[in-house]
Amino acid sequence: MRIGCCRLAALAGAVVVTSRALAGGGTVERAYGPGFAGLIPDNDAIGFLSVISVDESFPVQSVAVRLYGLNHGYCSDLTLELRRPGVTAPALLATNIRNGNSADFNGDYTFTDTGADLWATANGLTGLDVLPPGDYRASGANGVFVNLNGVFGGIDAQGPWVLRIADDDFLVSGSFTGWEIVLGGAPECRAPGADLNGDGVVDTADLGILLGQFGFTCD
Ligand SMILES: [Ca+2]
Ligand SMILES: [Ca+2]
Ligand SMILES: [Ca+2]
Repeated sequence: MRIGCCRLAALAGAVVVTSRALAGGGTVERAYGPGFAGLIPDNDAIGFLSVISVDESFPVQSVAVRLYGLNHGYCSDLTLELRRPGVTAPALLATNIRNGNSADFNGDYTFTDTGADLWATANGLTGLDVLPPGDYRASGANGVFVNLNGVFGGIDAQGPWVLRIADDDFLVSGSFTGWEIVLGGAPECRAPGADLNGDGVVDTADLGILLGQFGFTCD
């Protein structure tokens, strides 16, 4: 039995992580996702949009974006950005690396405020060289660092997070296999699914909701 049978999946898809905070307890970093992935449209101004919807409300303390299976033979074709629609402007994760670098993405790449310098790492790499998979700082035009925790710190985690990967040049195209967003500040304690009213307590109020909807079907 399920109420709300027909939630629309926005854009390329939406992944919902349902949980609630119980009263008390500390905070942790938690990964949400994975978001939908696939072929990155080649030479396309819009690119691939993928949504991860976080159904957990807390002030964000830190942000990291994990990209899985990113594969592209010309890394500077790509612009990667993260945003909270309606809350923030897009924050660049990487764009036009070294203004035309031809090295490849091949593996898992995380963008975080504590990673390595992507532009410095790419210096001297070319052709079939691979940018080493790993953790990198987000960066914008000319490799200027983007402070993800500064952009997203303090906003409510709950809602859609959108990754956009755009390839703005022809001939060489690429793909990725998935992504996750890791948010610091998440409540350590997560209530079970029986907390139907999301108040952090499982009690007779939740039972009342269950009984009120008992027997519902979508048919
Ligand atoms: Ca290449
Ligand atoms: Ca391309
Ligand atoms: Ca409850």
